[in-house]
This record gives sequence, C-alpha cells and structure tokens, in this order.
Amino acid sequence: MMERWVPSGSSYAGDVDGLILLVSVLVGFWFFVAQGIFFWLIFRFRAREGVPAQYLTGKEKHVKRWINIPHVFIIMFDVVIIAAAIKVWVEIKQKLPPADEQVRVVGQQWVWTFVHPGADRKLDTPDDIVTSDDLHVEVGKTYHFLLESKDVLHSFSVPVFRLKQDAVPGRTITGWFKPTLTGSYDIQCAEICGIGHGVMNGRIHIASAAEHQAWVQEHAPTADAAAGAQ
Ligand SMILES: [Cu+2]
Repeated sequence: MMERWVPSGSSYAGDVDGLILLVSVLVGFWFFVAQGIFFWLIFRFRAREGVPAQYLTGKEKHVKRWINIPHVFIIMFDVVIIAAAIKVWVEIKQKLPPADEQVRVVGQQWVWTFVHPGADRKLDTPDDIVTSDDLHVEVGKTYHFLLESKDVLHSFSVPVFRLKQDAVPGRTITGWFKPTLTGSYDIQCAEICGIGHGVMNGRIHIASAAEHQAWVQEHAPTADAAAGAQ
C-alpha cells in the first residue's frame, strides 16, 4: 500500500510497511470508534428543555464499564502491535545476514561521504571509490554499511529501503540492506544536525550487476591517486 507513494526497494521494506499498516488499522479503528461515540454522546445528551442534567461521579459501575471493557481490548491490541514490532525489529536490526559487500557511510555537517569497494570488492584497499552524496550499489546483493559520523549526531535515512539509522560520533554502527529494485532514490539526514541539516541529502543509485561493474571500472582510482590515498 505504502509503495504507491514510496517504492518498496529493499528485502525488508514490505515488513516495515506491513507494520505501519497494522498500527494504522488498529489505532485507526479505535480512533473512529472513540470519536463516533464521543460525538454521539454530545448529541444524545445535549441540553434539552425540561430535561434536568444528571450528575455522574464516574464511579458508577455502569459508567466504569465504558472505560474498563475498551481498556482491556486496547491492551490486547497493544500486545499484537508490540509482538509484530519486535519481530520486525529483530529481523532488521538484530540479525545481520552475511554480507556480499560492504560500504562505509560517513556523515558530517552537511554531507554524506560514501566509500565503495573497488574491483576487489573489499573495503580499505587502494582501489576504494570515494564519493560525496552519491551511493552506488548493486541490486540483489546484501550490503553491510559501516556508519560513522565526524562531528554530531546524524541519521542515515533511505526511504526507499525503509531504513533509518543514527550515526554517532566515535562509533561505527553496522547495519545491512539488500536492494530489490534498480533506479535512483533519495537519501536524507533524518536527525537535526545543524543549520544545513535540510540540505544534507544524497542519492542512492541501484544498478544491475553489469551496470554497477561498469561504474566501478569507470571510477577506479588511478594508480597515482591510489598511492596518494595510502
Ligand atoms: Cu545530518
């Protein structure tokens, strides 16, 4: 349903969408029931000529029932939401499927720096490809991202993946994603990180294996640049 507005582009995007839908439906149901009863009571017990107002303390049994019974139902619904949320959380944030490739993502005021492995498919080797604000990945591959910050808190947000992860200075946070469709999509910073926060955006480019390979070859650092980077 959500993919009507934001395409669903990772292996777990559907799980997150399902969770948002579940919360919306369960909370929405009680919202409309509560509002309906609320306005009905206002209408039903409006001031009328010759009808004296009743005084209710709220402690009468027949009045308390209106609180206690919905309360039990809402707690049951809460348990369903919490169970579903924990399941999705564990799948995305606690489990770390083996990586096909790694990328380093560094946030700083106000730019994202991405370090891609070169042709050797390994990070921290001389053929790494460094870019600003453009992340290049291959569809269908499982990536580990190593998320860092150079200054303040940032949040690496890729709506198409339904991924959002805080970047904390002094820490390297490892997470993962597996792109499931090709194209170019937004990256944003989702944590107020200073005056330029609003312009701290980027693009993720998800390509087929052949296209990604071509991009890697085209952007391979020259031997001189690679030596300089050492
Ligand atoms: Cu930021």
